[in-house]
Amino acid sequence: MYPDISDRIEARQGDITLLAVDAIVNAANRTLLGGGGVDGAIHRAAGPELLAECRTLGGCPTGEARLTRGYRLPARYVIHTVGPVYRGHPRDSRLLAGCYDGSLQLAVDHGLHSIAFPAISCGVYGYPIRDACRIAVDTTLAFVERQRSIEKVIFMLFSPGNLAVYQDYLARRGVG
Ligand code: AR6
Repeated sequence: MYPDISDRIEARQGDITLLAVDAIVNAANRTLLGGGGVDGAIHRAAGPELLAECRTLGGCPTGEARLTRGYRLPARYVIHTVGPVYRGHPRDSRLLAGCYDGSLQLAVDHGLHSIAFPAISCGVYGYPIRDACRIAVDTTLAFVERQRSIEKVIFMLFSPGNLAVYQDYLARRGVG
């Protein structure tokens, strides 16, 4: 169904701040002024210039994304997106899909070819990993299928358990 898709999408385990891709995605909050989890790790690794640029953005609504430079990160850019706090409502999945679509669209708009995502909303925001994985993979597959300029998408999972969930679902979708 997707001829070269296995070369363009992969799941890995590790720390997203170490990836030398065009953009890493940050699971931020609406202030864009930092926090814990992957957000804290990205700000620590990028240095204070990242927070200074974030202050100029005036926040970001849930389900949307904003781009900054990567500063001291190996990644050139950071795409900050705000996932929903999980409430078990249909709106949650639309907002989470918006994070993936919006981040990928920003990458295309800025001529970027490689992007890495954490498991947005799957930490303190409480989204169940299996549901979130389906949304992440389905949204990304649909996007890269129609937008050939995205050459590489990495799903960077922090835990072996979350990696296994992604690997299983990617295999079910015929990837990998
Ligand atoms: N690399 C990859 N994944 C990571 C890393 C890392 N270095 N660190 C954590 N994760 P979370 P959320 C995983 O809580 O649920 C912040 O305070 C983590 O194990 O970072 O969207 C923001 O400011 C989990 O699977 O993000 C917001 O207030 C996933 O990243 C709020 O948390 C996301 O967990 C956002 O909550």
